[in-house]
Amino acid sequence: MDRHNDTNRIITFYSNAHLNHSPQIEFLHGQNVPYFEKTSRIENIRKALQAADLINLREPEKSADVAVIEQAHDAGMIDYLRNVSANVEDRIRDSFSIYHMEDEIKGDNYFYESIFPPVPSPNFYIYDSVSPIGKGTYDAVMMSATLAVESAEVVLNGEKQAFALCRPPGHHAGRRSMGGYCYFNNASIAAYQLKKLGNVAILDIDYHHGNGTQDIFWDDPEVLVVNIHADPKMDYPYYAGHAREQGGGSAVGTNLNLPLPHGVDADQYLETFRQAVRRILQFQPSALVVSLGFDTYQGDPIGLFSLDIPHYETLGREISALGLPTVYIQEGGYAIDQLGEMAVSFFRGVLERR
Ligand code: Q9C
Ligand code: ZN
Repeated sequence: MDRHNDTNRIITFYSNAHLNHSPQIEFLHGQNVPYFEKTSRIENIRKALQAADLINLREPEKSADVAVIEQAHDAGMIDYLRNVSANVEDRIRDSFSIYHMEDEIKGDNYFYESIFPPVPSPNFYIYDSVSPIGKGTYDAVMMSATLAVESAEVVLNGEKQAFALCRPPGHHAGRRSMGGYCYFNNASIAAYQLKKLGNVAILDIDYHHGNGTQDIFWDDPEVLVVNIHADPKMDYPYYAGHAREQGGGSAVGTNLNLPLPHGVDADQYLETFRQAVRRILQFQPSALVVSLGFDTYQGDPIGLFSLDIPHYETLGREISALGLPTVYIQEGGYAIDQLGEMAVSFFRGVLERR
């Protein structure tokens, strides 16, 4: 099929299972604030892409096998998430009963971890307070990862590119850690699948550093991880994402961090983006995974970069022009009412459609 014709659309995997993971609050310096990572993010993106006729939507019939997830994650962490999700009301009741406060239980029954050990250990896998577990969380997380797996699958079967409308997002989830609204690392799981083609590059253009992805492939010379993100000296996740972090063991040089300061202008951002692209070309991967965050937008409520809608078309066009088998994975982006326009701009660029 001619890539440049007008009916060209991108296969996009979606499931409504994410609607059952819907925390309402996060904790910010002693205050409860509305949860930024809202269900409407994905619904707005989907509706805008459908209205612009840019996508062919597909819904998986069933979840991926846990074995596929275990390529990227510790089995104990997966069990922990499944168990807490299945027993969330009991877990919360147990915590309150220690303090004889059962009568105080109200709210929407999400388990918020309260201890964040420096090294995740059995039963302590969550490293921040914005990643709660509710009864729909495990199924939503499994299905989010399944969208990544299915996207990789169609690319393995010859489709040039595919998009996974993942929610929850994934790039802050490490091999044995969950945080930053993330539980399973969808992009990393897609990358493991795409290894059947050869070496894989992951380009992470979410506003935040993909500390989970960096962790998972730290020692793996077959997967290049390139991140463009807010300098961790200034922004989440704070402890990782510095330029000096370059990979471990035989993989030194296959992790590239390109931190940028708050307020970076679009031209400087694009210059850094092109540096990332040059490194990917030099690596000569057989496939590409894009961790696609829209929190680089100038109006994003938690990101402090200044991209505007048309810049996403440029990003999409230049990534697509690499000509690699590519899976796009939805990550962050919190400017609810503009997310659709960003996605439409990006995929117009990817598909070279006006
Ligand atoms: N004032 C992703 O974009 N901290 N995660 C939020 C808001 C957590 C972002 C604080 C940010 C996590 C996938
Ligand atoms: Zn982000």
